[in-house]
Amino acid sequence: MNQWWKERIAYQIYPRSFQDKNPKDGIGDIEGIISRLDDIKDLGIGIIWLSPVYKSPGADNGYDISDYLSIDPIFGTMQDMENLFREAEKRDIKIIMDLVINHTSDEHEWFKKSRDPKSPYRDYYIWQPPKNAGKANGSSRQPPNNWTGFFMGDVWEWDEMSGEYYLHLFDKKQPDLNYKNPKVVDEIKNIMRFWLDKGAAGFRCDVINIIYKTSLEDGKKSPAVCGIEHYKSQEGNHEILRKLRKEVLSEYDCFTVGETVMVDIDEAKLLCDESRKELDMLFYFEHLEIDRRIARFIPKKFNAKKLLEVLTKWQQGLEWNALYLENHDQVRIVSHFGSEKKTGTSPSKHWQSSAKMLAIMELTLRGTPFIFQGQEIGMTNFDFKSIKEVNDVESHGLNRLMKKIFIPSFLRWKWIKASSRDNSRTPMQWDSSENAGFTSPGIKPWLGVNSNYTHINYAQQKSDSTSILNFYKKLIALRQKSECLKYGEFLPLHADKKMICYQRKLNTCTDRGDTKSGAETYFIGLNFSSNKIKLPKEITKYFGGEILLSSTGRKILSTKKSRAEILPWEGVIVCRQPIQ
Ligand code: ISL
Ligand code: CA
Repeated sequence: MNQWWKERIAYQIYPRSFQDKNPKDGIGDIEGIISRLDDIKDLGIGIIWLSPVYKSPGADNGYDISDYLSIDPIFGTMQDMENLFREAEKRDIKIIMDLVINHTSDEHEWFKKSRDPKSPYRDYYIWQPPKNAGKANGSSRQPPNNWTGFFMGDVWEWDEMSGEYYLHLFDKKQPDLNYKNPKVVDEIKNIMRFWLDKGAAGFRCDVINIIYKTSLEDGKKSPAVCGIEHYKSQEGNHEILRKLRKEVLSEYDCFTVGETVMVDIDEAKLLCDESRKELDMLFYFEHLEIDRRIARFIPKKFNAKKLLEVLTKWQQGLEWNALYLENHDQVRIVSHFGSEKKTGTSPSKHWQSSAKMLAIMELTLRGTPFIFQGQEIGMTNFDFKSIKEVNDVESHGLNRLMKKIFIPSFLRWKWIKASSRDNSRTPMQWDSSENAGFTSPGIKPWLGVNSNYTHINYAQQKSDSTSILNFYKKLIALRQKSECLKYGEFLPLHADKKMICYQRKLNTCTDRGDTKSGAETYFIGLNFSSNKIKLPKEITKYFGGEILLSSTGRKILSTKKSRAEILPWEGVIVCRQPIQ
């Protein structure tokens, strides 16, 4: 079958922050998405990953689903969704849905029924008596094990009605499903079929490597997510993925991209090795965590050498990668790896070049690129003043935990600012009108609009040929024309603390098995600093001369004393044989 997902560029929409249209209530909706499809197409997008629009009480912004087969009224109706599929198809855009199946909402019918110990739904979830159950010594109740959760809190919630605890690796409003129960797998198969029949072209599978809990024994002591060794990338998990592929997905022209928590390369190989028929590709986190401690919570010094090392490992280790620098759980990439230091409300002088340099990085790697809404215009982290403006359930969990261990408030705020998922969730900045064109003036958006919207917005960039947006368009068009940028192998060339250089090369026999000759080779250099950097002599020969694309706009890379220089925050692409 034609693996079209390797040929297209994907765009992630976080519906509540994308475009508010109907009803105008400060929350983005499906009609809003439809109204922007032409802009998405214009960028060169061929796949949309739609974050959840299903019915949900919204404890985790839709990642807590109470009905998988209906649309939440805040986003619209099933008819709107069908329209979206139709309108996207007209523009040759495929839509993949978010499949959140590790847990449901506690307001899902299954869970409500499951609270009755005699219900046939009891085994849909993971219920356990207290650890010290039956001890008549008056000691207080103890949770079944010592695990800790992803949102920095407990994973066991006592349910008075049940007389037992239930497991929730995320919020207590997100009880984990029990994948040892085959009925649960059958339910998931039905949900998948429902959406594939409606027109979905596949799924982004939420936390898909932690769904199967092999045992509920105590975990090894660990500063974060204690207990993970009992449920991460387990054999039972692999079996379920193979079953879903064999019994559902293989009947459709579709693909899956798994979000895989704390995955390492060996686990990833098993999860997306083509012959094992589990996932088509996966999102890993390691590249975004090179300058973070404890997952992504505490900042540490950036080192480009480490970045190239991580990229090389994944680029060469997997047959195909899902490429991304931002999503709704991560901070904005220009604020993270780029240059965003603000002077007043206007962005720094290197904001634009660094955002373009990062675009070069994402779009010159091997894999399917996923661009997160707003990334294409260089949106930055939020500028909120206090935790009161933050909505993210994870940030509040982190704040509570830090308070408990007496971390002073200035430090708590510093770390929350550096990690909060709300950084990327602020409303899309469409234009310079009040509320950035996300919603009408006078309506309060569900989350604050970044005050830099007068400088950073889509409308302004659309009409400016030198904008980040137009740079993304150019890069996408370049990639779409080039077999080498899509399928060529990745070869690291050089790195120091602030710069990386690599090569993309198409061998005579591509990994798709067809023969190519005389194809082009690309050399890419990326500077992650405000200083000019000289390239070492050995690689200058690849870079000197005509530049195909530079984030600073220059066309020639001169070589003084046989050393080429990369400018501050510059990304350059040099092509040795021009594309025909
Ligand atoms: O990014 C993370 C760890 O570094 C976590 O914040 C994140 O929760 C984890 O990656 C899983 O994310 C997914 O599942 C969560 C949901 O809150 C996230 O939005 C989703 O992407 C639970 O469904
Ligand atoms: Ca709305």
